[in-house]
Amino acid sequence: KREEEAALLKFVCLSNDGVDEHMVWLIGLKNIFARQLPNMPKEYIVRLVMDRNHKSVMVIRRNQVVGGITYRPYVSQKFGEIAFCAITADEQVKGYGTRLMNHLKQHARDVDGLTHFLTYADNNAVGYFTKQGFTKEIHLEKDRWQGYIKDYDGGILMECKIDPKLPYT
Ligand code: 1VU
Repeated sequence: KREEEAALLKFVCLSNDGVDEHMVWLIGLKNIFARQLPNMPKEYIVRLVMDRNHKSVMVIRRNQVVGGITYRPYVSQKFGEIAFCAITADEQVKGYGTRLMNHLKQHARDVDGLTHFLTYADNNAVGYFTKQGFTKEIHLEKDRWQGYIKDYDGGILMECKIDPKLPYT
């Protein structure tokens, strides 16, 4: 039974590329963000999730989106900005958020060539990000990220260094 469940679970990383199935998943993810991040304007969520410069790592189970992380890779600067992160309400605290972040790190390092992530974390998500290796101290040199990510109050800037070798998944 457990093996069956695992076989029905997949992690994908994609962007708005015009493929119908990808659009259905991105819309599903957008709906999860809209519900789980009530302080974010819905139009802003739609705009970034559908933006071709952003990518989304998603957990798909039985062809349904369970959650995901939308980020923008700044390849020339070798860092990524996490814009949104959420798991659907009845699937939270089951480990999906952790597995998602590990898939994101692996993809960002091996496909995008990134070394760091930055994010403005919600106050109540600082605990989750800390467990994923994020810190409030920013070690990345300012000239690598200043002007690339928007200042945003109501969040705490956090950083994560991606290990260059560790197998994350
Ligand atoms: O490993 P442990 O069991 O010790 O800890 C778990 C879990 O207990 C902990 N954790 C949290 N700790 C403090 N505050 C929280 N809000 C919180 N949520 C979880 O973290 C460890 C990992 O747990 P997990 O892998 O089971 O995590 P989930 O699958 O529940 O995913 C975590 C998130 C935060 C994504 C999920 O709970 C969620 O969707 N919450 C509501 C939306 C949200 O707050 N999103 C982040 C907002 S910040 C943002 O989007 C801008 C970047």
